[in-house]
Amino acid sequence: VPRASLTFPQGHSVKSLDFPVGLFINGEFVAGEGGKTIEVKAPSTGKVIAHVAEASVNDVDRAVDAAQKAYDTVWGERCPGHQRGKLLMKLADLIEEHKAELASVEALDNGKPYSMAYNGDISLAANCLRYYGGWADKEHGKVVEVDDSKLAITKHEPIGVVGQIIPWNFPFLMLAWKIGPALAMGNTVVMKTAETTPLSAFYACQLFAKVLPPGVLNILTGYGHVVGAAISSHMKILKVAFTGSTLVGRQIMKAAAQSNLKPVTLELGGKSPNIVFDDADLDQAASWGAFGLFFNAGQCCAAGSRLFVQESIYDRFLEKLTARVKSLPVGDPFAPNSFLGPATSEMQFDRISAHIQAGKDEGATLHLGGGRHGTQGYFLQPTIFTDVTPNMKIAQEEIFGPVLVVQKFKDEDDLVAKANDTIYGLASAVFSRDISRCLRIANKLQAGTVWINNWKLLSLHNQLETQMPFGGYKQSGIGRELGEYALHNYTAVKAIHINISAPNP
Ligand code: TXE
Repeated sequence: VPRASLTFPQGHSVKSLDFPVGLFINGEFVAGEGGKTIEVKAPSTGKVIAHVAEASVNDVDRAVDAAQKAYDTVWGERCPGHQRGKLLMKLADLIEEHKAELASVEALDNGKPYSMAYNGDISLAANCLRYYGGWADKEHGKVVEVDDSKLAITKHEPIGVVGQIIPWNFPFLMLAWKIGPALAMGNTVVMKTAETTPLSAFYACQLFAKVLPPGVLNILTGYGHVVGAAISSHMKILKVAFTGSTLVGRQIMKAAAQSNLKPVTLELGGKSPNIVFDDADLDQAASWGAFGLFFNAGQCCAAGSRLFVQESIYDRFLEKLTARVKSLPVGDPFAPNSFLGPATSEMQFDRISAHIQAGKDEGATLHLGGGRHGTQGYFLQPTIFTDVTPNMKIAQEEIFGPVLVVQKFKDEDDLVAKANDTIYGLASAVFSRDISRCLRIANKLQAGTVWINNWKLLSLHNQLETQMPFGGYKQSGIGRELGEYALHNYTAVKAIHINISAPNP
């Protein structure tokens, strides 16, 4: 079984870590079929830091068999909700105890600043598991009034073995969002991490092994077209949940439809509008304008990537925003002040760079940045385009990098038409001191989330809350994660009709 041996920069609180990076099947680390491995790079240097086991289609079958056995014997309705809840809370505690290690692995593997991984990703992942631990014995059915010949009840049962496929932008947090509700509701899981960022999940498998019965949670890494495709088309996987690109979301839905019609939850791309009216607190709006897009180096599905500024304040606001963005430090994830790390992979660096080129070619004005930052790794300068028109590629396509496009609007009607002119509908933000106006706009935006007069805080807080649902309108996805809403993705409702009428011969 391969192992990762990571060393961290001098002065960092965690010096080195050594842990298995085999496939986690039935509570054990095992090698992938044929001993194949995948190379993992640190995006801040471009250097190889580990070789992790690569799963095959047969490995997916092994994981599904383990998950099925665990479901039939130790989990699902064989393990009462309060017990499942207790185990999830124990996991949350263990994650908190290993926060520094997990955040260090995440910062090295994904490139995000250590402080953000520590205060954001890993803390929120623990919160998420604790929150769903609390739900494990509280999501029940109903007694439904029909007529007096019947007692009619509903039961909310687990679905069985579920498949989950996660991306690389918030590797550990996405794992928690997915396994929290699934395990709480009594399902067993076969998960595939992104091939570029599998390390935090593997580190955590050591913790999962201490708490969860073997087979309840199985974690594989491997390529999307092999392992991801095998999960989404598997006949024994009864539900699939995915976070990633809209392109792959479509393939997953097709594979689900063509195999066993498993229900699908999709959390896909976005091109979210961030709207600033002339009566807004401009400092607050500028702070959020910078944070909402450049946080996580722009690699957020909910990033406020299209900024709409009312004409009358355009120049004044652009000046404030530019100053804010210029003040964001780019650099080493382990340097204490870094705000933007690198793009997470060379492929993403190239995709973002191609979008910047397209912006220039289409005639937008490159107002700030536009190039590589530094000489090693996949860092990009914070970039702002102005004079952008709605039909440009940079105004329509998800860039998923530190590239903000700014447009002007006249009034509410003009704004709503422009803001909704996209195939996506994930999130949005509105700034105005007129709360009626904010709510009027919120009602008209085709978006799963609307932030009104948001402030930037240190962590992800104020952006997403574990208790609030998150998901997309239009091509941003299907279904909702987080909150009580996520539970419905992982339960099957059974209606039981009990005849209580006197025998009628
Ligand atoms: O995504 P993919 P990529 C968007 C963002 C980004 C673009 C491309 O715009 O620039 O997608 O990123 C697995 N069957 N988002 O290419 O390919 C893959 O192995 C099943 C938004 O990295 O969608 C990985 O685990 N699975 C997003 C996961 O899908 C497949 C986060 C995501 O990779 C598969 C990431 C297949 N055929 C990218 N092919 C968000 N919503 O936050 C790949 N995968």
